[in-house]
Amino acid sequence: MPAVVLVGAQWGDEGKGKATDLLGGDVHYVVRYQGGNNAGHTVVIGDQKYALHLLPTGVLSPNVTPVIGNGVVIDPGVLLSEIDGLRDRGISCERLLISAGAHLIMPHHKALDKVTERYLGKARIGTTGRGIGPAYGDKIARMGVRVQDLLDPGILEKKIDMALGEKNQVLTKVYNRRGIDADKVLDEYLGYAERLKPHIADTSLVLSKALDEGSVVLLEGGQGTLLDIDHGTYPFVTSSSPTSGGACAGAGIPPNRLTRIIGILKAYTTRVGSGPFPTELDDDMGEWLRQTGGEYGTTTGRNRRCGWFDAVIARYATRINGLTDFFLTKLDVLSGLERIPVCVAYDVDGVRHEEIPMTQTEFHHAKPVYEEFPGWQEDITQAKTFEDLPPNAQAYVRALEEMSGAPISAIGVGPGRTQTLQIR
Ligand code: 2SA
Ligand code: GDP
Ligand code: MG
Repeated sequence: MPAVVLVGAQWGDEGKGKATDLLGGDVHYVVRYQGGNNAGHTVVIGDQKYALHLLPTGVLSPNVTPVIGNGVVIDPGVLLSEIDGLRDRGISCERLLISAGAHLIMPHHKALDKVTERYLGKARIGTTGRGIGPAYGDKIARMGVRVQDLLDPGILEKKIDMALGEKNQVLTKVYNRRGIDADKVLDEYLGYAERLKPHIADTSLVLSKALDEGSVVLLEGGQGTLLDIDHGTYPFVTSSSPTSGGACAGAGIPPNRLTRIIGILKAYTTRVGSGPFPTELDDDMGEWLRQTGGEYGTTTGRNRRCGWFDAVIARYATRINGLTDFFLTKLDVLSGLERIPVCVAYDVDGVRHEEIPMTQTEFHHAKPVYEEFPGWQEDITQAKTFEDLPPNAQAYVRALEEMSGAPISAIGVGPGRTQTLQIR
């Protein structure tokens, strides 16, 4: 029975939150499988706007069970305030399940994220400062504190003492910062444990049984393909695997359960943080896209860098994720332009590349080769079918589809739940 993955096809913020919400009526479980509260997923329902960070978007659909998978790193204080914030707006999170195998973001992770960014200076990643990289670092080094440790105060205490024994040395001796008090951290985390206990579960087992019984499971990625630790623009990436392979590992679902892998693709490109971005527009046009598209970080409020659509990246996302189809978002933002350039290949030191170059050095040298498409002037935010779109908008969509290597099955023409055209 079907497990569907929804993955960002660019550098994140493609509109995954809206896409998950859209599918929410037809699914039984929505699972976050990687990342943490670095993610910011915006959903607009009527006149209400929700910005979710750790909670799966499915929490907004009353019949969905939201699940935080083993691949996620959880800041428990942030999770609880997100739960409380939604409760105050009439949305219950009682159904939430949290994997016992997920890792916890600890105070030293947040402190280390900030000091290492400062240490890197010009080479900084531009992280969200939420402790994501250091938390995954400890996971891989097998020094992490997991959700299940909240169930055993003795183990929790030992693990916190062990971690801080080392990390306080780094904070005080290497970075000249104040050390963190282990007893205070223990008290704080035991408090979180009380409230989180009822939600802790063997989520891999729950999902496996649900799939056996015919339930539909939606695996919701954070960030995007080019921010993947293995397949992204390393080192300017996040520390987890947003790509479809990461969905299996981070949810505890085997690959042969996946029946559909949807790539969310913005009609232009954005990126937050440092790193190469061939189609970036560092001019008035870039500013126009930022303002018209509202391209500001959902978590940090940072300006997103903006540029034209990059078909090389879209093709790469199709290949790396095995995409079955795309949801194209934010087509409405491009209304009013005379001509719309699309990057079809790169020129790297005089050599044409149809694929992402092998090395980062080459990628840093990549200059976009553009093909221009005629724009449209009409407002398309009220369009209900593909045929309602102006001919030039239809042609733009068809061209992106052709270049990107997978069919486009839905098109976003506004942030609202109903502003989506299903075209297949
Ligand atoms: P981190 O904090 O270690 O994951 O940062 C590493 C890189 O990953 C980027 N990153 C993101 N890029 C786009 N959107 C993200 N979520 C927020 C949003 C971002 C925000 O929805 O707008 O509010 O700033 C996200 N999370 C991580 C990050 O910019 C670094 O380049
Ligand atoms: P995510 O991280 O991929 O979930 O995306 P974000 O929520 O960070 O950013 C996407 C933004 O675009 C949000 O403000 C959405 O409300 C908005 N959005 C999503 N789809 C559309 C669309 O088709 N048109 C417009 N204008 N906005 C959209
Ligand atoms: Mg986002």
